[in-house]
Amino acid sequence: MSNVSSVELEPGFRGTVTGITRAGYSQRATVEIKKADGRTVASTTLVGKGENVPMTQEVNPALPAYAFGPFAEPMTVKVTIEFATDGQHFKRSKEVAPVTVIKKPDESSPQTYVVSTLLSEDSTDNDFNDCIISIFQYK
Ligand SMILES: [Ca+2]
Repeated sequence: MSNVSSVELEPGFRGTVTGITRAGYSQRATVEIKKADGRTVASTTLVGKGENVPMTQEVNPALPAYAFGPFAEPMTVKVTIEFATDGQHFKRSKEVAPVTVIKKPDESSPQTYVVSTLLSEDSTDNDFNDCIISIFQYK
């Protein structure tokens, strides 16, 4: 379990950050794109609530995904997941460090696809499905 959930973005890759909720409490995921020196150069917040509901960007509920890249230098995506039982006062959720699956180029498909899944828990049943964030990148 980790309180710092980060995924590396290789130069030239582009992709999306999306999330779903499976929770009665409000969920909030702060997504920060950071340079190697630690500075945040872009960010957004995904919000959502309910069973099997796609999260949307807080600044525009019509946007279910945050799109990024490609970048000229290595970047890191940091995700911070929080929940609010009353919809207003957010607290940190428990997070499982992201698990990443990489599909490398092969003869039938020259692209590299990378999918990182971040699970979190807002209560005591420890099913770690209350807010699920997916970071998809490809080149
Ligand atoms: Ca739970």
